[in-house]
Amino acid sequence: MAHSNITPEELESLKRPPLVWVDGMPTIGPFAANWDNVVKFQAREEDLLIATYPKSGTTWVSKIVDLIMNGGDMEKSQRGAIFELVPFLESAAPGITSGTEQLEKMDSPRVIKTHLQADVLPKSFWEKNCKMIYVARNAKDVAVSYYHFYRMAYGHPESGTWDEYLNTYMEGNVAFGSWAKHVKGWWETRKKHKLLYLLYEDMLEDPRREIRKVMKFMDKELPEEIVEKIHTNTSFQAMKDNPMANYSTFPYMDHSVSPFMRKGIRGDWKNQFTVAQNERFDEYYRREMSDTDLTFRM
Ligand code: A3P
Ligand code: EST
Repeated sequence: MAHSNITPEELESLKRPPLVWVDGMPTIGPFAANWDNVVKFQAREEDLLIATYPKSGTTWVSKIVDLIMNGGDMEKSQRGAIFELVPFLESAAPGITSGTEQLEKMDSPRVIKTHLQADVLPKSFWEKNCKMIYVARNAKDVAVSYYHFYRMAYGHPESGTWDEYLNTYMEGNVAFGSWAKHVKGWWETRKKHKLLYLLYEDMLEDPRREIRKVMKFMDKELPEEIVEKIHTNTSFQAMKDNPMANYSTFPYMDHSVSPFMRKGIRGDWKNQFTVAQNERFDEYYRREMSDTDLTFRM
């Protein structure tokens, strides 16, 4: 996200705004003010869309895609922060350039990030038959990661305690709505659209394999040493240390509360969920995921 000259008043007004419901989906308060421009957004045929539920590996796959587009050239990929190279479609707030405005000015081929549910995505993406990559991550690790993100990015409502947050999350009253609805909606989409559905856990298990999958989907052939280079430059530690990838240059986030690049592992939920919370969650999960063949490794 590009930003400019934010005044202290504007900054203050951005803190902890309530969520706003648009098209049946809760979104970040200030994002709602730019909704008309999101709905009528004009996608281009060459656009590549990266869609995710928050905290599912968006930044990771964005950096991989940008590196692939640039033939693995790390210098080129460092030409800007990830939120500038891959604009966030629906983002908007006082004093910053909205995603739609950034994208209108951008030359093709564009890579676009969105957290929108499939049924809320602007029509033009379907009409232009754009390629899309979706990344999903298991519900429990997302809950933990999202809780810490709520705490550090104060454009979200207050998180409340972890126990309170977990309830809110299960109710789907967090920004971008219910995790289950999101992952299932996009899972169905893949049956009728050019969509590569990736899992965060697969990316952790064998990043090179997943990088090759993305390359193939993008019709890019690169030698094995470039795959290796992309892999090295997109490891958790490399991205955590990279100011162009780690959001350290982004305003409105307090990395001392919790860093954007927090842990980057699978199963961290075990350190956060109590036994009782886990039982409650498993019940919620069985209820929500009984009507899909989509499965996750927690
Ligand atoms: P944790 O909070 O569990 O550490 P998003 O980019 O969608 O907001 O997702 C952020 C999550 O992805 C964070 O999870 C972050 O640490 C993790 N992440 C970012 N880059 C990563 C990488 N290169 N490898 C593994 N995990 C990564
Ligand atoms: C939410 C999810 C995400 O993946 C990235 C970002 C970056 C833009 C952020 C937003 C977010 C959280 C809320 C804000 C917003 C910019 C202004 C707002 O305060 C921090």
